[in-house]
Amino acid sequence: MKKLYSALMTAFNEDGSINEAGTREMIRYNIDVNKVDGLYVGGSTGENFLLSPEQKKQVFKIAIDEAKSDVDLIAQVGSLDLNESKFLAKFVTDLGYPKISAVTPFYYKYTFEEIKDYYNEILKGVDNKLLIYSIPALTGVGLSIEQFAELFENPKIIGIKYTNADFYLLERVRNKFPDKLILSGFDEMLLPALALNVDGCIGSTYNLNAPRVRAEMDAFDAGDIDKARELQKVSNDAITALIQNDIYPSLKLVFEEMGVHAGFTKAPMAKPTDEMRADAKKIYQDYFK
Ligand code: SI3
Repeated sequence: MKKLYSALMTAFNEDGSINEAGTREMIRYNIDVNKVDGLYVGGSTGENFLLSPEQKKQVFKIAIDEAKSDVDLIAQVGSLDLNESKFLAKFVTDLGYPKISAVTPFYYKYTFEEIKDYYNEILKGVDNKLLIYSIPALTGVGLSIEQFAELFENPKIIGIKYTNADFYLLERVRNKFPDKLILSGFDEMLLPALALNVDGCIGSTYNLNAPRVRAEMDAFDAGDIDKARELQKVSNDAITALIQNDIYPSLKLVFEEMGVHAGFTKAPMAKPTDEMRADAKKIYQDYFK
């Protein structure tokens, strides 16, 4: 069975502080209504790279306190400060997170040796399993098949959150590492990723769209490719509309339409305008009502 994970959003108050009640509501919605298999906590969708270390700890605590062991939890601990990543890896492991993940180090240009040291350092002394978070479009860091192989020499590195449109590389990685966990990260490219036998997916739009995506995965498993393609088309219409309306605030605005208090995005992300609100209402009515 392929696994469906929502990339958890963080609800913020207008001043950028964390809105705990709203964040809990989104967790509950994902578990109770979306019936996801797991949550990816502290990823891009959680606006994690805009948070202080204290706020990151707060989100990790809220998520596991609310979700308990009802669903699988993956904590993204990668950061520009390696010491912070190491601290957070230990922190979430002590909280009981069964898996961690870390984005490839970004902003500065690192050699592969530095990237490898970063992962090995994060895992040193931490009894947990890690998924490499590969998202070259945002980090500028693309890993080759040989580099993935070297990283996998550390037995605690169990897989990849693969947010990459390079399907040639995905096919190579899947076939070279059949026992590794590969979770696809681009929601709009789920169907081709399923065809290449990924183990599941993690995404932002699953917060709203999980039931349709589950139906697509079921259709795919049943060999009904026409139905899977049709569902992917509707999802992509919705994703296109969300992206055109600025995806992170739009996801939150549509959640609000559903009665879930998703709060604000964190500055410097913009506050929603009246026009964005009107478009989000339409997206809700067209795709999620
Ligand atoms: O929160 C996370 O780290 C993710 O899961 C990111 C995920 O890959 C999303 N990527 C970004 C940059 O937000 C996708 O779900 C993406 O929003 C979606 O495919 C629309 O492009």
